[in-house]
Amino acid sequence: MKFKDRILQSAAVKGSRVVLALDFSDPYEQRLARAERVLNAAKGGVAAVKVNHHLLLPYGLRGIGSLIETCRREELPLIADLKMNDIESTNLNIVDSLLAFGFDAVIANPFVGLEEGLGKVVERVHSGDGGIIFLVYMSHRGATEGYSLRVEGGETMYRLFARRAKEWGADGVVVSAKSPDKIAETREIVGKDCLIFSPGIGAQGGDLRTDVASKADFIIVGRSVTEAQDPLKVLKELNGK
Ligand code: 3DU
Repeated sequence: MKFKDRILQSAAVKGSRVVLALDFSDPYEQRLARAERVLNAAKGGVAAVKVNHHLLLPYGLRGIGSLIETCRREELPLIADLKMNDIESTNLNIVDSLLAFGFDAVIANPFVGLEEGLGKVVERVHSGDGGIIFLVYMSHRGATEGYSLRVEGGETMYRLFARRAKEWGADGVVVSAKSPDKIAETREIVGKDCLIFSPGIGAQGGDLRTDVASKADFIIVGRSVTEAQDPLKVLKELNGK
């Protein structure tokens, strides 16, 4: 089953639209055990899992094998948040490693372009059941300094990135939960088939009570869940239960 169908199925089965970001800044030797504890406590309430440099740098793909195994066992799609942004040969090498070690999807930066950038990468992940998600608008303050720049013709970078997602066949896009207007704009451009993943809720100040809830398909949440005494309770709230 293709990545998009798998994550939608997982969301339906779990009754959740939370992608759990397993980001930890504990001493290196303690991070994996903590991630496993949090995942075990939270797995019933999440639709998918996202891993970032916090784990991938100190442990590598081999080192997080047990975590990958848990995700597979629980049928939780696993996303590598590498914000990939390199030349084609390196990008292909990255996705081949990710897929070989059991990841389901990767986050990429469409800034790098199609030709000798992401074109063949989209083909490669889609030749199997993998997925690719494009950054469209990020949640930090400086996002305006890049994603809001106007390109030739006056269009903003984030609108261009949304169009690229649609035209290049991305499975999803990342748009900040702190910019509901940009989620709505992105939806108009990408349509219903391209999933919108929205980070920035909680620790970064984004508020679920805005209309983000109805506009994004998934919310990406890290610290609000990973630092909670009772992760499942927080997940229930995030899922409106
Ligand atoms: O702020 P949180 O702890 O809920 O974590 C959010 C995660 O989503 C974290 O891994 C961060 O790197 C990622 N992310 C953003 O926060 C903003 C983006 O635009 C893209 C990814």
